Amino acid sequence: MKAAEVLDKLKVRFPNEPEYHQAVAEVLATIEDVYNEHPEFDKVNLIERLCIPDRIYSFRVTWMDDNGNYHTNMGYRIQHNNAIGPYKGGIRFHASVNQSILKFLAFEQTFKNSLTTLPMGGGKGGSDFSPRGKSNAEIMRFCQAFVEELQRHIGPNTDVPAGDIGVGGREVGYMFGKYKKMTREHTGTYTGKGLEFGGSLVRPEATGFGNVYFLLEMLKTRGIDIKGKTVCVSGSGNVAQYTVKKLIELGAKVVTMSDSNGYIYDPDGIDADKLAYIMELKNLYRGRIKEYAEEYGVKYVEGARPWGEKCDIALPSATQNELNGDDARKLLANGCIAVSEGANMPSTPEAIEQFLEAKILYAPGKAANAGGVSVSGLEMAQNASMISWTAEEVDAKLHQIMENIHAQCVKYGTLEDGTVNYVKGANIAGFMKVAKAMMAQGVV
Ligand code: NDP
Ligand code: 2IT
Repeated sequence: MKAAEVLDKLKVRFPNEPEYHQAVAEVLATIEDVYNEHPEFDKVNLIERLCIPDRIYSFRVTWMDDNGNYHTNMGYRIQHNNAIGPYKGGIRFHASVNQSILKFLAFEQTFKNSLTTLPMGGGKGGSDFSPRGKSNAEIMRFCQAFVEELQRHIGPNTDVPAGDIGVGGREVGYMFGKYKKMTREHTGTYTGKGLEFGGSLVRPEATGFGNVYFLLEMLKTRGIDIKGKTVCVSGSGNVAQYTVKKLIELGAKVVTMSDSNGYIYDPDGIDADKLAYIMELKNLYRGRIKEYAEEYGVKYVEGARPWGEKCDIALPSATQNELNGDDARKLLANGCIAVSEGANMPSTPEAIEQFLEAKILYAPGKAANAGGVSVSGLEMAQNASMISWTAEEVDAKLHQIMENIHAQCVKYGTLEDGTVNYVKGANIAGFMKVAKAMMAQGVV
């Protein structure tokens, strides 16, 4: 296969899906050589089956607001690939959700899940419903209406959804409740469930903690200590919050967090008490990050991202394409030595090029943020065997998985000069496992 030709064909067949094209382009460019060393792959045109989702469900979701008005949103579930296990991946509720965004996420998820060492295929779902400003009752009615349609496509051994942007413990709880009622079964079909009804300890923390564990592995390769390092984090949701929690524990200084309106800069560092304030603000009152600046008298920059602030380490943890070429140049000029992605595809292709050229430690999301789905896999394992592990057990397994993912990146991504291209490593390692599983199962 020629990566450029495969991509051009996909662009013609699936126009107006820029995020999907972007995610596929990155993977194809890095796996091309390895793919071509296996003529048996091309003989069955494996690449086409790997890039195009197995199936896409789309459906109408109609729900009633608190004033009795009816609204209709679109709902989707993309089942990308189940060669190595049941489809697995989160649900995103955000006004921007469309097929392109969910196709990129489901595609990436397939490689990410392959890296986790657990038997999970890739999928993603969501809706263009915006949770912003909605009451609890409205969120519940929307979740119920969404699941009324989704439930026929999912199951504990078929497809297991979880959270993502706009979907946390509250939303998973409402969706699971409706799913359970409709199917008359209490199964492990959702992960990220409440601890009282089958959820796993450490799942809320897993993505953020996992990203920091991955970062530690990268820093170790260059003998760098995280203690005392200045860190810029973006986002202030699930991933960002637990990233900051772990960083504080390890003695790093986090100076920024953000939301879609702007970012705060706290030169003294966000400490445990300040983080507790943010968690209450975001998870309970659903307020804006700007309020932090008012509370603690620090700088707030409206409509901007934090990448212009000086830091040693940057951990983008909000959304796709939130760090562009100019941002990357600013980070590098300010002496940034490591970027590890908590979000999915936060760096644009131009930014990635800058990081790779500068040979800083740069980890793509599909490796660095795999801790979330890994603990989802551990939740499935606990549900299937009707037991619960302790937080220490789950955290130890998470740690081990992140170390393993790092080792896979090193194995497949080490360059001649001894440095590691983590993009190449993650893509090749993720790809090879899925490809071998697909080959063994014939052309289906
Ligand atoms: P949350 O909804 O909890 O938080 C999202 C954060 O990102 C919020 O601060 C939000 O700000 C900000 N944000 C969302 N969209 C935009 C946007 N278009 N522009 C600027 N800021 C934005 O989501 P998560 O923390 O769960 O997810 C964050 C990222 O991590 C996503 O890329 C997700 O796919 C990825 N991820 C999540 C995992 C998980 O387990 N939850 C696992 C692996 C990856 P605001 O409140 O203003 O919208
Ligand atoms: O992008 C992701 O890996 C997630 N949102 C978590 C998916 C999951 O199934 O836990």
